Amino acid sequence: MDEVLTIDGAVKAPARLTMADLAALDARHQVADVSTLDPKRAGSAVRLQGLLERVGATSDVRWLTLHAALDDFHASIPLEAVRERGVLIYALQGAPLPRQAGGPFRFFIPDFAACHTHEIDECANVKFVDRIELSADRGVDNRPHDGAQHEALHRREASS
Ligand SMILES: Nc1nc2c(c(=O)[nH]1)N[C@H]1C(S)=C(S)[C@@H](COP(=O)(O)O)O[C@H]1N2
Ligand SMILES: [Mo]
Repeated sequence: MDEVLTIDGAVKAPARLTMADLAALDARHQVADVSTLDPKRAGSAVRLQGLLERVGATSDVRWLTLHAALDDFHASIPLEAVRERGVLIYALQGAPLPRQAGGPFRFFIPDFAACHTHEIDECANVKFVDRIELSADRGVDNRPHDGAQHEALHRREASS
């Protein structure tokens, strides 16, 4: 079965989108090759702007919460900081983004800050995203707060 990304919360039209639906969003929102944003990344992406347009985010939306049920990882970030530059990577060479690359859907912010230094840090590049929630207030966030928590998380990631 195709993997589905849910976008809901303070939106006019909540959506459940597959890789094909994401690829069909307007060409002006597509990033055919994310290595043009960051040479260490690969795949095709769609800009957050395109997703917001698709669901009709309401004017009171201030927060974007990225949910990964797979490993219960969640990050809530101020929408304004990523509205222009945030992307969702959804494919690699025309196939679904593999799990090793954070697939099927991976949020990516070019120019992220170092881990746990800022709201918009590398830890906010959530992998295995199955739901994007838009809200007026801050949502669930269980990113690591300090170096020790962060190391523990990466040890878990490496062993999974
Ligand atoms: N679902 C999920 N996404 C996640 C994490 C995680 O544990 N689970 N770790 C975060 C952290 S702390 C970092 S630093 C980056 C690491 O991304 P990389 O594995 O591509 O280097 O992914 C982020 N996204
Ligand atoms: Mo991190």
